[in-house]
Amino acid sequence: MAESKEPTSQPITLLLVGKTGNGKSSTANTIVEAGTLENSSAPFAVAHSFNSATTTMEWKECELDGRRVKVINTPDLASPPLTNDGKIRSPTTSEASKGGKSSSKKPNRPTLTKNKWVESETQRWIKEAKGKPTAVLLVIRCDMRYTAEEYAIFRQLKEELGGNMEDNLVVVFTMGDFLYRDGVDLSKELETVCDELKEVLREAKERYVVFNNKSPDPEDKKTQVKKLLQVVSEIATAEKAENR
Ligand SMILES: Nc1nc2c(ncn2[C@@H]2O[C@H](COP(=O)(O)OP(=O)(O)OP(=O)(O)O)[C@@H](O)[C@H]2O)c(=O)[nH]1
Ligand SMILES: [Mg+2]
Repeated sequence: MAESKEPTSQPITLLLVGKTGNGKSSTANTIVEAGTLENSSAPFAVAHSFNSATTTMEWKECELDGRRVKVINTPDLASPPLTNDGKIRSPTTSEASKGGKSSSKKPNRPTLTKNKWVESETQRWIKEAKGKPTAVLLVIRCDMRYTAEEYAIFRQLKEELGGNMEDNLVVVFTMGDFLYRDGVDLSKELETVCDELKEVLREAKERYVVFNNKSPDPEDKKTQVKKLLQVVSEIATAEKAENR
């Protein structure tokens, strides 16, 4: 029988998390642009200034290799969106629209404490991922030192998303262009990194991929996404075997 190209009903859900400016939105765009977008919405906004481009969760669905993939892009939990007088804006309570995001610029929305914002934001991620995403993609730059601040963001994510987030964790190292430019062998480089990053990689069971979101070659980008999906498929297969 011919292999069906119809996407299966349960989408692969990818939740992108990490520090502001690490390249979450750019990586999300590389992923959805490698596939067929279900609607012709604009790409995820990428930061070009000191300010975070992503202030609230947003998502898009695409089809990749015959599979439905839902890409959930998130803001940095350490950088909540602020009003002009420095208070934290609350995310909208309505559902994020398909391929869109909540209208975080609505005037007169109540302000929140930091903890309340984190709680309300992460609950929306979990709801959108229908509980557990197929993979949590922790986005880290590979051209900069990994800091204690960034490790604290990781610990906080673990706390908010639940103790077994690491089961589905994949590290995405962005700025891969710098590695190629400088001829760096990342696997060797990772032997010399700080204990905190080693710990993150250990928790991710050494699952990592490298992304160059600035690659001018669409085929190169598709290859990067393919490698990521391979790693994600292995997680899904292992999980199925465990639940059998
Ligand atoms: N050279 C290079 N630049 C990248 C790469 N990925 C992202 N960038 C740049 O890094 C900056 C931040 O990227 P974003 O994708 O907006 O980062 P983010 O994590 O979504 O940031 P927030 O929305 O603030 O949380 C932008 O200027 C991107 O163009 C990459 O692989 N290589
Ligand atoms: Mg972003």
